[in-house]
Amino acid sequence: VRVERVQTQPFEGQKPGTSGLRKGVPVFQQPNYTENFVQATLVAGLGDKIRGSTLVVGGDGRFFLEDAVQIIIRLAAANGVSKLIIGQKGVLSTPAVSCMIRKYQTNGGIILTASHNPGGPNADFGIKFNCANGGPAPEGVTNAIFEVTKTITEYPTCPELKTDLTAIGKHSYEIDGVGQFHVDVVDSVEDYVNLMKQIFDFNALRELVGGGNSLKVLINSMHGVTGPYVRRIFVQELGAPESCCVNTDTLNDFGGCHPDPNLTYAADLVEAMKKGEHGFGAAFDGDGDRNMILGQNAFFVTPNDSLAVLANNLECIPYFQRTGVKGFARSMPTAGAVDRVAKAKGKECFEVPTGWKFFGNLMDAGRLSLCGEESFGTGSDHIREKDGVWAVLAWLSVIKYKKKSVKQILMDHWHQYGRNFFTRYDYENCESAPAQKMMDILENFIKDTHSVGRKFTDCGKTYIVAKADNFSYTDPIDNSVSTKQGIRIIFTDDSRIIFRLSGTGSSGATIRLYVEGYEQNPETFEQDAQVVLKPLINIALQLSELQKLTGRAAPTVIT
Ligand code: VG1
Ligand code: CO
Repeated sequence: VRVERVQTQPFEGQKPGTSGLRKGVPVFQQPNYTENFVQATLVAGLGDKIRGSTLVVGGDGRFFLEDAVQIIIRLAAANGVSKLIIGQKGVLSTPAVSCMIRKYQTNGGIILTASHNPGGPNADFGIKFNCANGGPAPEGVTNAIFEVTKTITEYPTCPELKTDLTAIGKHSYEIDGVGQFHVDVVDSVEDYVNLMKQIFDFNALRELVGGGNSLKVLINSMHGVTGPYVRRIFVQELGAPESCCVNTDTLNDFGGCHPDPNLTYAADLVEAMKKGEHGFGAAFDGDGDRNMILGQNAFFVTPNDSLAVLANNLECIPYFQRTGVKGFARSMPTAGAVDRVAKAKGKECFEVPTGWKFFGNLMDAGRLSLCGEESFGTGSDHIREKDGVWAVLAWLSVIKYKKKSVKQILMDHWHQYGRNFFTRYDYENCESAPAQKMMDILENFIKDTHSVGRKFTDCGKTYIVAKADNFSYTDPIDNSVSTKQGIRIIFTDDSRIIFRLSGTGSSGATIRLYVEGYEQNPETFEQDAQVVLKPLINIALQLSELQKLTGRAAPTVIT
């Protein structure tokens, strides 16, 4: 196969965000745009290991996936990569890629997804590099990728090379002046399902969800990548009826919907659960790493509480019986419910910046078993990505072990630990300048030495500022420092207001406001978080001048 060197010029803004490079499909379709970024990823991600390396490649089925996979094949071959392991039709969930990188001990992987962002010809696409541990590249690597994109002048490719991805099989090519190049097209679900079988007690889960008097579950794949994984695990392996799995056909535009499992975008699951026929409901995002858990009558489990409940009950899962429970962790904006469990159990608990890449080092060092984010991400050290299907199987394991409903499990938990009320307001696609202005105002607030001790009163409740800063994190394993990870205003009663700008959008600015308050009085436990947190929300809006600056009277999404 012939190799050609193509002249190119840098594109502006090829900077990976919270989770890879995300842009509109038309941006990726520009000549050389995807090639430039893939070349930078191979060079900076693999360094001197590029020749003879092996990578896992796959994505969530969204529009432009197969084109991107063929580009990666052509560039990998010309760069001397020895082997690519690719899911059939290019499809692999994000957790599956992480699982396969670890299982086959490859040099890393490339994940093609924009996760919870909509897909389709006019929606988003994304490319993310994962390292040999199976986890998203840390900032050192993503910064190096960005540097290469700024100076790139050419890339090698094999213009005539094209691999048939429709069928499972092995392909080998002789690349001129480079050597042998192999492409293995593999079953998308096999390795992942095998891993789940090693982690969980499938016999026990079969008794729980498989027919008869069992728990009726409703799983909504939102037309994302999890469809085939869910059908295989829940219907084939666990014997649940077909009807328990919906929207399992992976569509390249996710059916025109936002493949984000929350109360707004997974409204159809919420409506179905409200009927009360099912005792357990779940939904996943486009690439299968996020999950939302609902109980009967659409009882909502916040991701913060989900993490804490799992932390409190990990012993019922065979994997943790074998490995023991090391520490716990959460991202900074995630409510501190898990911290209370860690304290009670005498375990370490880490607070890291937003994004799964910050958990990897702690897991590799054997200090972290379970972690999560408020953004519907939960996972463990079985892989190095958050994992939606894993979270559902973990929850079902807890239900089986406790023999209680989702709601009862939460009520017990709150009676033991108190309740960390939490809400997040997203203002999507604001103009960048006013959003930045707002962050500047907040930056001034935290710099002002008079801010600490200031009193804010709303709806008759008074809060006193105990601490105000822009979150900075020093990785305890490699001592790398990440600054400016979000404005935190922490009050004397531990309630918190946090502001950050999203790093996963493809245009404009998305403002995230996170509010947390803690209650120990059981009379509050069943109250609506929006009511309980109202004073703090008002204080946050007033202090930031958000509404005035952005012109937004209400958030786009509340979770
Ligand atoms: C968001 C979430 C963050 C998550 C990230 C990737 O980032 O807040 O918790 O790790 O998405 O999730 P940001 O920068 O937009 O707040 V996924 O499932 O979209 O890869
Ligand atoms: Co995702």
